[in-house]
Amino acid sequence: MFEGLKSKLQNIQKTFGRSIEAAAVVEAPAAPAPIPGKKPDTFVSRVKNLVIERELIVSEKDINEPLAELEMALLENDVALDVSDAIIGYMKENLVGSHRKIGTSVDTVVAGALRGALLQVLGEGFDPLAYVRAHERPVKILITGVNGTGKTTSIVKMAHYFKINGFSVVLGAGDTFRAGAIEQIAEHARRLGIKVIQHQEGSDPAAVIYDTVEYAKAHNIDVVLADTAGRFHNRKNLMSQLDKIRRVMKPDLVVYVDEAVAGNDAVVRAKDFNDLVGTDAVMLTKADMDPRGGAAISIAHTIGKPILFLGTGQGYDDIVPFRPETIVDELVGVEG
Ligand SMILES: Nc1nc2c(ncn2[C@@H]2O[C@H](COP(=O)(O)OP(=O)(O)O)[C@@H](O)[C@H]2O)c(=O)[nH]1
Ligand SMILES: [Mg+2]
Repeated sequence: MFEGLKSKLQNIQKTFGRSIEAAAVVEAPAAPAPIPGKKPDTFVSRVKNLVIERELIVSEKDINEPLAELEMALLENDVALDVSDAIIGYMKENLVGSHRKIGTSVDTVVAGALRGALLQVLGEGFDPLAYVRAHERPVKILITGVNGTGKTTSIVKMAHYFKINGFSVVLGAGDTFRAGAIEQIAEHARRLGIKVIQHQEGSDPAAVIYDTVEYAKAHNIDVVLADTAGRFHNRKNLMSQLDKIRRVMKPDLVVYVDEAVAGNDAVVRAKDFNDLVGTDAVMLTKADMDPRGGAAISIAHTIGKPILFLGTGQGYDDIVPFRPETIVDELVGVEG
């Protein structure tokens, strides 16, 4: 997952480290005159002393080159421009300063700055189990997004995830538009032993979802997950359908699903859906097939809504709650 971005970020940390250390040498006071009979300080020990024990002065020009390299790496890996700007801005703010006390090593300082920058754009995350625990039942979750990105698979994975964590679940087969969609979700649900409410192909999705919520209330079900079609005859139609579903279902959470592999397109679409129908959280699928990670880095900052889960494969267990700290450890390398 995100291997390309990860190796770039790990190399760039070294470039930052080298640039800062080179700058530090320039700022270093002259070595003390050798004491007769004592071995003179070596160049290496002078740098070490300076880096480990002294205040380090880093100016913007000292790190211009690694900053440019970082910016290029972010953009090449499909990080959105404003998100890349935010990361670069944070790095500058954090590294450039008149007197920085360096307690440990340059590497730790650089890793800390990068970690801080990424955490800032990723936001706080969202704990789905804590949310359901704290919320009045049934918790109603509506899934939106374009076709083929993995909505139905993701709903089934989420249902499985909630179920193995002790919550009861019902699915609403709200994609009544695409031939085969109802059978697809019903078959997954059957394999997992999860109830699904379905109507005929071509029927009104709002009615299916209404029935699903009624079923949940009547049976004390914890979580309702409603599928929707990602395509209608036209965009206006899709949006008015989703509006109607929202009115009928009154969802607690609208989760927008898109695929990490779509990179910046996913970010643009997420923004579009958020503006048109509203979004509370995002699930990014196919992270297992995405070496770039740009969508995962950019989406929360761009639309101001957290990522809830990552999809990491085609199996029912291939779903991971998105924890910003864990992703950042993975990308930057764990400290220590
Ligand atoms: N590799 C991978 N494939 C996925 C993931 N999520 C979904 N898919 C695949 O994407 C394709 C479309 O999924 P589907 O759920 O039908 O998409 P929908 O049209 O949005 O409902 C299927 O072949 C899924 O197996 C994922 O996290 N990783
Ligand atoms: Mg589907």
